[in-house]
Amino acid sequence: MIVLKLGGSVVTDKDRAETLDGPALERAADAVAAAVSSGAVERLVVVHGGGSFGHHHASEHGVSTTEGTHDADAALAIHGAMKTLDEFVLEALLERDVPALPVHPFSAAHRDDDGDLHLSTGQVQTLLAEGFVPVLHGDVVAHAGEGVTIVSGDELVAELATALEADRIGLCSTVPGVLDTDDAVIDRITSFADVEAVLGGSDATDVTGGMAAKVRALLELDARASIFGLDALESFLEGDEPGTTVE
Ligand code: IP8
Repeated sequence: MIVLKLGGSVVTDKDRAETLDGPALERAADAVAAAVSSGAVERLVVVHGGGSFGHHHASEHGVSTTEGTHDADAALAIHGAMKTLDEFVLEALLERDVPALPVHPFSAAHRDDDGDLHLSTGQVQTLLAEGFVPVLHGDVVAHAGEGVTIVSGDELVAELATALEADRIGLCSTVPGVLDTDDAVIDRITSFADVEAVLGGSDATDVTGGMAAKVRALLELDARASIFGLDALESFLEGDEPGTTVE
């Protein structure tokens, strides 16, 4: 079972509000469709990030994974933008006969008053068992004491990988992997100490997107993870380990 994240910056133009990167989304959907139709991938969950859809509205309303809002209009603006992006992702997959169906985290998750995320996964497991490809995305979620906050795609990947006992995790990013100081791709990371000098020791403020945060979170999971660029998506889905492997 594979959990694949399509980075928001991969499928959208991050510099222009609510703008899709259509060619990139089509390439990603082509790779997923090829792997599904050839049988290379049997059980797949797709998660996509917010890119210029979610992040634009989240920053406009001052909402992050920890800073919430009680303004229903703000929550709906963020959720609505993410649903719009999700429609594009679903359409690209469905057009290629990938049986993709949405699971919107707003209605499936919440944070408790420690900020810990709780995601129900029964519907995801059942959809998988029935042969569908569930598609989740960064979203807003109810947060005890904060109103609603953001849940990032990376947090969803971690929750899903654990709950569904994923065999492999793929993060399709705008970079070909984790880069060292000479911009060469680091092949394998087995402890944060290996890359602390390159990624920086602490990036506590970058809660949704930073590479250091991604690597730290992936190191804690049982499944082996790969971080790679769009060019390598097909080879990842075929079973290769392109880019950087985190285990
Ligand atoms: O792009 C954030 O998801 P991410 C989604 O995976 C929103 O960090 C709503 C900003």
